[in-house]
Amino acid sequence: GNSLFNEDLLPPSDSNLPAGIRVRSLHSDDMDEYLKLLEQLTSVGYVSKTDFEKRFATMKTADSYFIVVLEDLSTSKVVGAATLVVEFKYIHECGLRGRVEDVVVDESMRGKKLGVLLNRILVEMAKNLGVYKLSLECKTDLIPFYTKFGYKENIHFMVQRF
Ligand code: 16G
Repeated sequence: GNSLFNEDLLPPSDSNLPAGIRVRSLHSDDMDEYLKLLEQLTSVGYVSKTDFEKRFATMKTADSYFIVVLEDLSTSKVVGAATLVVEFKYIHECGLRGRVEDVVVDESMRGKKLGVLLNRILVEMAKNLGVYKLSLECKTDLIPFYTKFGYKENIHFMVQRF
């Protein structure tokens, strides 16, 4: 399949990588499995193949969306994913801001520290890309989990929904 981003940007795999798991970029033909995974995070709604492919092309062209997936080599299924988004700024000398989004591990694969793996990879990639800050939003009960990767509770997150 067609890679969303250049996989040379992935950190070299190390001994922390569980056996039977491959870390790679989202591919355009991962649609069904990736959307099923996202359903475990929030509402996805109807996304046609055309919708998916258009959005994939937009993200690929932008070159600032890094959707990292974990593939279970025994089933060839996508069992985890997390997104690093890089935002272009003028502040901080035309700096880059990183955001971690849509972190999800398949129900059947929980408790194997795959979320830890995804977060470590994204933090490493964000540092390598030179972001001056990296942030994420999470539910209160996940604060202790995310604290492990260097995040501190900082400013308030305000939201309005449409
Ligand atoms: C969580 C996610 C965020 C995702 C949102 C979806 C992480 C670290 N945070 O906040 O990325 O977009 O849930 O929830 O994965 P929503 O449908 O209520 O916006």
